[in-house]
Amino acid sequence: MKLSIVLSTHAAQFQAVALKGDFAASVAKVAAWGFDGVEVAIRDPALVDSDELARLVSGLDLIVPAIGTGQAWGEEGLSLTSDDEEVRARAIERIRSHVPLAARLDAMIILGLIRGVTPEGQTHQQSMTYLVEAIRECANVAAETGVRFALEPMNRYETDLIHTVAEGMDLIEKVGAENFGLLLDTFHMNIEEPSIEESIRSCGDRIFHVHVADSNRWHPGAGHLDFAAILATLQEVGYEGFISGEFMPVPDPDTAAERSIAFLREL
Ligand code: LER
Ligand code: MN
Repeated sequence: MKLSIVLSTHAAQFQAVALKGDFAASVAKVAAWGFDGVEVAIRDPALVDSDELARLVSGLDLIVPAIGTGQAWGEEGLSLTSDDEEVRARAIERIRSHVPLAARLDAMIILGLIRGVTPEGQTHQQSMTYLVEAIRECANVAAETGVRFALEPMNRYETDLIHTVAEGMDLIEKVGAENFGLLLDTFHMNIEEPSIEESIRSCGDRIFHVHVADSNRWHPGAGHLDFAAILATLQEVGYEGFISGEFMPVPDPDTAAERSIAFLREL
């Protein structure tokens, strides 16, 4: 199985990113620890020197399986389901601005926190309509480049929109785009899915990407999730993508990263 870990290109507020800060130094450590790839969290691609990023990762033989986009919500309030048309348009534009870099790196684009939460006074149904329209627009623009989008079901404490794999699969049907699938995150699944293994089985070939953290959102092996069963089920359904570590820097960033790769390789 191919393993990666989330790295932020810039300082980030989101807690569950073990490595942030000096990007070049962190990428070098990730390669030295034996990861196959880095998932890069980027608030705004305009802030990233894409030549430098491509040079850095290819020089270390690292793959970039996916680009995370959630900081645009966390730090700028951009949301695909805002009640403000201009904010929605800016959120869509921001997602679309990831497409050239994603195409260059052959990475997919993650739609996680950027979908936002339903604002007060707006119905859930209206938010879902905005979400479907926004994803269709992004997916259509990216289709000719081969770039894929992965929607991440997330737990109820972070959004009211798409908590489970079943809801994610419904959304996939509504959007109707081949380049749109799911990102499964074991931390969220532990809170929302009746059975993590059954939910993995229900996705068919629509699992585009996987995030791993344990039940406490520390590195895999630090909580009570059954990663042997989770990895075996991913293998059973023929998942060939990356397993990407997205967890808190506990007890410290380097130890968390090293323990996670040791634990997952052992399994
Ligand atoms: C948020 O909790 C999360 O899991 C991120 O991957 C969202 O972008
Ligand atoms: Mn995640």
